[in-house]
Amino acid sequence: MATFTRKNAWNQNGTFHNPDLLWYAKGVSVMQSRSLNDQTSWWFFAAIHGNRWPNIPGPPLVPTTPQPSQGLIDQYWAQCQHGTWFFPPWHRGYLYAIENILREIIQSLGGPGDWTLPYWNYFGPDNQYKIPPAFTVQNLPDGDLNPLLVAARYGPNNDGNIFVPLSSWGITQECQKDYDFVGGNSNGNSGDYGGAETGFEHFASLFGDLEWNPHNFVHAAVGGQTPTGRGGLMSNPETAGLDPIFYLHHCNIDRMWAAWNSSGKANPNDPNWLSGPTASGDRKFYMPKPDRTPWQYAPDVVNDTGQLNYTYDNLSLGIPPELAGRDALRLRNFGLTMDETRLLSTMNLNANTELVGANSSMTTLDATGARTTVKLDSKGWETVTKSLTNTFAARINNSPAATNLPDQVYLQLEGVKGNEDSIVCSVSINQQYVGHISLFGLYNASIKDSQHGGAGLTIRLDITKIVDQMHLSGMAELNSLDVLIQPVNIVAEGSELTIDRVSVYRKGLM
Ligand SMILES: [Cu+2]
Repeated sequence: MATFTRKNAWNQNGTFHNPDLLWYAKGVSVMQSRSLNDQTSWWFFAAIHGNRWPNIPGPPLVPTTPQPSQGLIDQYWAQCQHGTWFFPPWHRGYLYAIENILREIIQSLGGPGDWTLPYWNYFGPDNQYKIPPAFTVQNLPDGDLNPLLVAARYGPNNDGNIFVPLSSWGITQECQKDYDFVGGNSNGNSGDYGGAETGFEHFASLFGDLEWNPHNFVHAAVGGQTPTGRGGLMSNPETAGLDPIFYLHHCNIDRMWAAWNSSGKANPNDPNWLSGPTASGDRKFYMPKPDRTPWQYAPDVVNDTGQLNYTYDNLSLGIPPELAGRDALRLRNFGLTMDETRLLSTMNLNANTELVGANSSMTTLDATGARTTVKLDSKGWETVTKSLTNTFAARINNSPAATNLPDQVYLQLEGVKGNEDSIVCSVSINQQYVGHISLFGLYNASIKDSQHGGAGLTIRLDITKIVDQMHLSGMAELNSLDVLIQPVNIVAEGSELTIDRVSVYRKGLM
């Protein structure tokens, strides 16, 4: 039995009547009163996530001095793991560390000894897609300034109204349907739940599904933009840890991971994951303990929340169970059923991924968006068509069970580079909506220095459904795809946003 249970921030209507929020605010105040060079200060913790801070409009006033020793900076700062299979475990350790520091402070203030970090489940019923009101009021009940309120938080419409635009941006819990933590049956941005296998990655290019949606979109929505198109604190990983809502957002991401595990899906047992980047000789993960000594950790000690002595009051998967099993649903469109377990294992073991088309030159995206044509390779596309026709034939021959899944098809934006992370766009092919994209992490992925390769972001969008529909309505004879990328918020003047290549991939058994 875990000692600590993390609870919903929307309890008691998300106000300061919720003791978890009131004590969080008091704890944050104390951490903010500590100096930047103190390992247990709010500022030091934010710098662990990212420490490239531009001029930030207060409140709060963000200190830039006194800097810690170079040794402490090297050990702790700019660690956050994004675009990697270490995204879930690194952030779990980060939350655990700040929760321990906050709990110690809260206890010293006379608060509850079993205080836990609340989570913001924006997928919850009623108003829970909105930021809990405790984050937007000016004052604490005792009249003190509310440390949970920050100025540089603008919201999805850039007007200070903070909510998660679930349906309009396509923010979902679809990732919870994934089968594999890494490298498995592909359905979202990266084709796996937790992320692609890497070493220590402050910013790699391809996101796991949990990180891509909802994680990245919630960052973009909450942070929002100024009227000139500059992101709020949450819109950029370098500044996100400065906003107190950050930890409640990540607490929900951590809860989703725990829920995914408790539904029977497993974390990797690969030693390269379990022992962390040290397995490949890279930097270790460190967090400060309340006594300011370092805690070194790896995924094998945060694999299960029980190892850290906490759980959540809600570990439901969050999606209706009858909708789990996307592949079965897909085949239903073809009038077929499937032996899911058998098909999936075949798919995972034997699937090939093949490039079947690309555009011919770099694309530049400005305030009006970008349009490009992806020319399809006739032989590659024929393979896709054939896989669909075979599935069709199975139905015509009156065989109720499918023996193969038809190909999955992806649209890939490769080498997306730029300097403004807050941009969100809508993508369509041949006038059919594919999905929204968030450019959270863009700047870090685009710069070339000792920690970053500069390859830009790779964004992979599943267009299988659209291709299926095209096939079912007899439109599969295609030579090219017309790709339209339209910003739904501001692309600032002078912001340089380019996409090296737009391509289409198939994944299938042929
Ligand atoms: Cu984050």
